[in-house]
Amino acid sequence: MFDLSQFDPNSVGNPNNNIFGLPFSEEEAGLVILPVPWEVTVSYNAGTARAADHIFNASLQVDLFDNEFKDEWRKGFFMRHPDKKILTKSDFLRKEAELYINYISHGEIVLENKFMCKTLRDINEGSIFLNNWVYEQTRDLIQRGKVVGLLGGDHSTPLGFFKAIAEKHENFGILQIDAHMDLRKAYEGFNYSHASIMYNALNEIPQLKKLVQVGIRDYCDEELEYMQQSEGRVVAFFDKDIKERQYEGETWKSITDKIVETLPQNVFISFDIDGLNPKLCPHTGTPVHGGFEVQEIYYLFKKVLQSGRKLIGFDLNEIGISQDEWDENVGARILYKLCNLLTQSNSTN
Ligand SMILES: [Mn+2]
Repeated sequence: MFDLSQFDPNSVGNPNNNIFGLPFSEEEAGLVILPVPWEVTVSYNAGTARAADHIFNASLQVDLFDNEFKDEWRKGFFMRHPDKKILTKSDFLRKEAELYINYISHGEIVLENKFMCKTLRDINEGSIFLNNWVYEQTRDLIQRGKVVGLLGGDHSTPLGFFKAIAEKHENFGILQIDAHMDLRKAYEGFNYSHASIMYNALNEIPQLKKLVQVGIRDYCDEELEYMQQSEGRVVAFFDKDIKERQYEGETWKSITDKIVETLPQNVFISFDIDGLNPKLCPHTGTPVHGGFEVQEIYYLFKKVLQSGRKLIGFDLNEIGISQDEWDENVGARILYKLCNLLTQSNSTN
C-alpha cells in the first residue's frame, strides 16, 4: 500500500499533486482517468475538448471526505495529461467540420463538391483514428490491472473504451445519463458523431446486451424507431415520463428500482452531463431544459451498487468550460463520485 503518512487529506489540494490534490503516480493508482480532448463533431457550444485541464484545476477544491465512500481515494486516483497531439488533431478537424456544416446547412449537395467530399472523408478517418487510440490506451490500462474512467471531450469519445471493456466482459450493459438518445446513424454525414455514439456501440459491439437511457428529452423519429425495433436491447426512461410519474405520486425510489431492474450484472456508466438540468452545465455542447439534480443521479448510482450489480467503467463527457468555472466545478465533483463508485464496486468482488 502506498505510504500516505505525509499526506494531509484535510488540507486544500496541492496543485503539484495530481487530480483532487492526490499524491499518486499512474503506477501507484488503482484507478486511472484517461482524458480525451476531442470535439470534432459538436453541434452547438464548443469547448469540451479543453475541459479536462479546467476540471483538474477545479478538482483541487473537491473535499476528499465523502461519508458514503470514506477511504476510497486511498486506492489512488490518477489522471493523465490530455494528449496534445489528439487535441491538435481535434482542433484542425473541428475547423474542417465547421466549414462542412456551414456548407450543408445551406442545402448544398456534398457529392457535387469534391472539396467537401474530401473534408467529410478526413473527418470520418480522423474519428476512426481517435477510436483506435482510445481503444489502445484503455485496453493497455485494463491489462495492467487498472480500473479506468474516461473524461471527454464530446460524447463520441468512449467508443474505443467500450470495445476494450467488451473484451473483458462478454455481457454488459450501459447506463446512459443523457438528454439525447445518441442513436442517429451518421449525423450530418459524420459516421462517428457525438449524436451516434450509442448507435455505433450497439452496431459494433455484440457484447453490449443492454442500453438503458435515463433523462431523454430531445430525440428524433429515427431514434425512437431504432429503440422500438431493438427488441428490448434499448430501453429509454424519458424525462417527461419520469416527471409525470412523480407528479402522480410515484417516488424516485420506485422509479430507480425499475431502472436498475432493467440492467444486467455488469454496468458501464456513460454520463453525458447534459442529462442534468442545464443550470448545472450551462456551457455543455447541446443543452436542453429539464433534466436532473445531481443528487437524484447519485441515488440511482447507489441503487445500482446496492443491487449487487458491478460497475465496470465510466465515461463523463460534454462538460463545457466557463468564465466562472461553474461547469468544471460541478464536473469535478461528479468525476470524484464516479471514481469512488468505481473503485468501491471493484474492491468487493
Ligand atoms: Mn450524449
